[in-house]
Amino acid sequence: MKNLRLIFMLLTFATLLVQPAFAADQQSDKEEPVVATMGEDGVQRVDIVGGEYYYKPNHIVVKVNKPVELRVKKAGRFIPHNIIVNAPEAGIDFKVELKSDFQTISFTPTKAGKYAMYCDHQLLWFASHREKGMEGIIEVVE
Ligand SMILES: [Cu+2]
Repeated sequence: MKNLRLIFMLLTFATLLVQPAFAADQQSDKEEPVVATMGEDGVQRVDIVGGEYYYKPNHIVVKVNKPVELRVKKAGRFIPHNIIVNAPEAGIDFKVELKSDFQTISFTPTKAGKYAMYCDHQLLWFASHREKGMEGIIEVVE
């Protein structure tokens, strides 16, 4: 019993030590929005890389009612990440586990606005990846 309590205390202490280190990993929120590149085929394309604990870029801008191909991949090797947008009202609704190679997510946004993208992974009692900075914005403009 005593050992268990000791282990628990050590783990709690370790958590306190580790959290600020993760926080220092986060990127600034003040990144410039990246406008998707319109191809000659009328498809707008943009790449997003997810890592600990960020998306780069974390704010993308796309035009409404034009198809989008979002290419997504993971930067790190060991920590799992995903990318989620839950805005069916705007035609954007996906949840994709990131891999080391690019995967393409296709959708056509139907409504202007700003929609959150985020990673919902979370390790044990640590803050979720979203809380640690893995979130961003898909901005749909007219
Ligand atoms: Cu993540």
